[in-house]
Parts: sequence; structure tokens; C-alpha cells
Amino acid sequence: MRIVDAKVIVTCPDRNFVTLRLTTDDGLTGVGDATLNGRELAVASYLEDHLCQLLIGRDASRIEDTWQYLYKGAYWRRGPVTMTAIAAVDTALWDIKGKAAGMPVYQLLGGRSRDAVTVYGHAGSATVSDVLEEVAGLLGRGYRAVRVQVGVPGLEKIYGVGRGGFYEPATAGARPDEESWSTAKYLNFVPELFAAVRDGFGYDVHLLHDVHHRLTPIEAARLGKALEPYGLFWLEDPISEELQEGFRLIRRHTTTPIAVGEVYNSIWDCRQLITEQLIDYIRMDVVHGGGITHLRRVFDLAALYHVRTGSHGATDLSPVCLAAGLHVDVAVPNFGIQEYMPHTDATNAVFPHSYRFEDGLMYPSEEPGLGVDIDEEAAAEYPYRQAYLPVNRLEDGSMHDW
Ligand code: EZ4
Ligand code: CO
Repeated sequence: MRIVDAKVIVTCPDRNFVTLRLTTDDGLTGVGDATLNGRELAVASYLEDHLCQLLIGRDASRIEDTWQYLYKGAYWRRGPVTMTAIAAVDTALWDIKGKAAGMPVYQLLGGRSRDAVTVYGHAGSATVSDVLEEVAGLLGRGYRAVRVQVGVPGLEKIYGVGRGGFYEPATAGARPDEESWSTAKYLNFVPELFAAVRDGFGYDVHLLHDVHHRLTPIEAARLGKALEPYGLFWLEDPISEELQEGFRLIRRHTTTPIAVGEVYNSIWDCRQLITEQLIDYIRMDVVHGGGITHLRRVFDLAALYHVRTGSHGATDLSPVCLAAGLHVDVAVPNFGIQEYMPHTDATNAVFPHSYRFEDGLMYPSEEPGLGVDIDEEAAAEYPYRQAYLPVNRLEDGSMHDW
């Protein structure tokens, strides 16, 4: 089973996606997500200009060896561009292996550990009363867990607050949007939000919140403490993620569970957080976490330290990544929760798939392989459009974490 074709497909059905499609000499195809939000073409080039030619002629059944070949063989290890490219190859090879075996990929990972995957939905509006309406809508659709974000009085644009329905932070154009930030205004306002949500909906629903890397450790400790009465499922990315020992300080002060990892790319990025038990949920995902092979390794390390999974699942992670992630979620013993933001109709049409959402739960495909594909003709109708994630400034104009 040799790889005879490796094709990179860039398409923009409401947002940009990069997809790798491998074909073998016995006619099997496999797909892998290679999307890196706002830096898409760098990964497309890494694949097209450097990896595709190395894949031609390789034995498609040798997933682990191919992973090691691309990781160790690059010399320049880790980093989001490299790891996203390796993830795409790895994911496509698991897809092919599943098709060759006639089994859904979760069977190859050891079979189901659970019947379905609990996902969390998103409520994010400018005002608390609009957020409460959104939460009610999500609960009506069966969600048992909701991430709650709100606009902060005095700040014009803020992370996680949508422009109606479909949330997408990247904006098309030649330059990033600029947002503004005041930690003092935010810290004073957020506890009110959770008081109102608990007041309206009680304690049966799981509530989550994403700080998006904006606080210092002592500020994050204060927020975690202030939110303790509201029993959050998790507080996500309270501080920037580079300084792993920074989380020790948060841990000393609060029992609010902490979730981290959507910008991590390898087991080395989260090793200290996991082994020192500084977090409760690891948010790495298939596309930015080195593929199914590497993510499984991270999740197994996490299991030793009572850290559960909570994979990133925003709209910039394509249906190919979501399909792959659900196979991992249903198989690993230490699954926690999966983020879910529905894709638009145009995205879904470009990526036909058979995973499904029902009553707050998701089910991986039962088809051989991942159960997702890319419709190349449909993809060709949506050419790439330059888009950037926003940048963030403090009120005095200094750059801050977005
Ligand atoms: O900002 O996926 O928890 N989810 C998030 C996302 C990220 C985007 C970045 O591409 O933080 O909305
Ligand atoms: Co996040």
C-alpha cells in the first residue's frame, strides 16, 4: 500500500481551510486537516514544497514511522507550522488505515470507552440579558454544557462575543482587526455574569469560561477564587501559555478547574503542566497537536496525572479535524468534554461527513476510516481569501495578548 498522490487543497467556504488528501496505489484515499488560522498558506507551502514529495512511494500503513520520519527528519522540531503539517499527514494515514481495515478509526484506537461524546456549546453576546437568552436556546437544543462569554461595559470589541449566531474571530482583509482590553473592567464584571447565569438556570448545567490568555497569574488566581461559588466546569487559558510554572501560582489560590492547551503543539509544551498537576483539562486537538498518533500520546500522559481531555473545536478546525477528534474522544479513558462550534452550511457542503450531533452529544462516524471527505469540485468554488485573527491593545495603546 504505497502513497501515489499527495494533494493540498486550499478552500474558503466562509473561512479558509487547508486539507491534505493522500491516495494509495490500491485506490484508497485519506484526508487530514492542515488549517492554521491566519497563517494557512505557510502550512500549505510546508506540505507542498517540502513534505508531499517525501510521501510519494512510502508505505501508507507505517503511520508511526512516517510520524517519526517527518518529526525527527525535519531537525527543526515542533512549532505550529511543522506540527500542523505532520498532523495532516498522520490524520490522512489513519483514515487510510481505517478504510483498509474496514473499520471506523475509533476501533483501531481500542474501541469505544463511551457511547457518545459530551460537547459544550457557546453563548457569547454583548449584554448579560442576551447571553441568558442564548443559554436558554442552547439548553433547548439539548446541550448540557455551555461556554459563556460577555461584552464588558466600556470595552468595544471583546473575545468570544459573536456578531450573531456563527462565531468566527478571523476577519477577511489585508490587516488584523484591533480590539481593546482592560483587565480591571473585565475582572470587576465577569462574576456578575456567572451570578446571573446560575440565578437563571441553576447548577445542573456545566458552565465554562475562556479568558483567552489575558491575565497575569495573580489576576487569574483572583478570578478563579471569585468564580468558585458558581462551580465552573473549567476556566480556560487564564494566562499566556508559554510559562508553564506560572500556573503554580494560580493553583495555590483556587479550586476552580483549569483548562489549557489549544495553542500547544507537542507533548513537550504541556509536560510540566500535566506532571505537576497544574491543570485539570488538556485542550490539545488533532490538527495542532501532531495528529491522532501524537495526541493519543499526550492524552495517555495526562491520564496518569488525573488530567482529562477537553479538545479545542472552534470553527477554524475543519470537519476533518472534528471527525478525527471524535474518534479519539470516544476511545480514550480520560475523556472530559469536547468543544463544538457548528460549521456553516457552505463548510459542511465542502466536507461531507457522517458524524452527528444529537441532544448535546456527538457521535463519530461508523464508516470505515474517519467518515469525512473533501468535495474537490465544491472546494474549488471558494478560493482562498486572506484573513487574520485580531490583535489586542490595552487602553493606552500597548500590545496585549489576544
Ligand atoms: O480563539 O480557534 O476556545 N476557543 C478559542 C478559539 C480560538 C480560535 C483561534 O483560531 O479560543 O475561538
Ligand atoms: Co480558547
